[in-house]
Amino acid sequence: MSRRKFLKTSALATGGILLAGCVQATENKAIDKPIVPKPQLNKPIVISTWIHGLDANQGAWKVLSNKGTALDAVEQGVRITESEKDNRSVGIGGLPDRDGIVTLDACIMNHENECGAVGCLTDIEHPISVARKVMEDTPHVMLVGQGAYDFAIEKGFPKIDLLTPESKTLWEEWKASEDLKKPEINSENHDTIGMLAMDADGNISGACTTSGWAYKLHGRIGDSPIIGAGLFVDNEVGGACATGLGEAVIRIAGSATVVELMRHGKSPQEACEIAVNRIIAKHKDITGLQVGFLAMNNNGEVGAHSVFAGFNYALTKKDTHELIDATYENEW
Ligand code: SD4
Repeated sequence: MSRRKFLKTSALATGGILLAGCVQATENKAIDKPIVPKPQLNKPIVISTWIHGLDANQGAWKVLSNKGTALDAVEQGVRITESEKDNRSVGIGGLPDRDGIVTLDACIMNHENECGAVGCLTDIEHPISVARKVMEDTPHVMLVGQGAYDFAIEKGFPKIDLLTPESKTLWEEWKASEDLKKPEINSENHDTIGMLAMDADGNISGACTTSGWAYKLHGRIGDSPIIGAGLFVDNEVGGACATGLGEAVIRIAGSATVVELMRHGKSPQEACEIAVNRIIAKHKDITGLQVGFLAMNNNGEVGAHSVFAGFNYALTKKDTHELIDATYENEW
């Protein structure tokens, strides 16, 4: 073959390969359609993190069993936990930051990918409802700090003192202790509530609310109010939420990752396991690093998995109201 002919032939061949590349790319786009079926066998259904999820689910179930929306269900459900004064990690009674100020994080997401969030909110009992107002009444997704507080007051939320005498005493004891170490987030002291519900129409919404890491630096925001980290919902696929060390969840865009894994065919259980193992792989030292994921797909199937033992979740549907131990990677 002459040199000129060879060059021409190889140029054509390269063109062919490039062309094939283009075809391939288009096919990849098509694959992004969720491959999870949508028969919605298990609806309505609600799941939420930790034992306090049992009470919260009952609040959500009242809404769901009356043909209410998943969005109303998750808001009403987690409000119950936000008002529980004995819960040291959510709402009123939550442990304060290093300076003795209780700051709350929350977010909410509906079946149309609409979402709202508040971070570092003070003096308001129901951050989840403020997050919903951010979603519904503003063009924004997230308000934080003073701006979130001013917005809540403007919307008629009452100002209340979130620091209960019991939490104040615990904070004072911590301050007086010899080493001002932040308590580890472990099976004893993390109880953020994340909730996912599917209503009778098959629509999924989620909510997540917390007072965050006890004795954190003032201004610290964890994963819980961050859409894609503490919570993510895509109605075509399912939803996921997280509990545990927020910094670790954010590092892998935890809940969005779980949903994307389900989009590409993983079951909720498999998706949670992969996300947990990704967290483990991305940290040099996992001592005391607890994270748990909880997920539901659009068929109403659920899964949960954590780095360490101890994570559990509440599941409520017709004729079922139970606390289930999640699977895990490590014993403490
Ligand atoms: C945070 N993920 O602020 C929350 C902590 C948590 O129960 O789950 N607390 O990092």
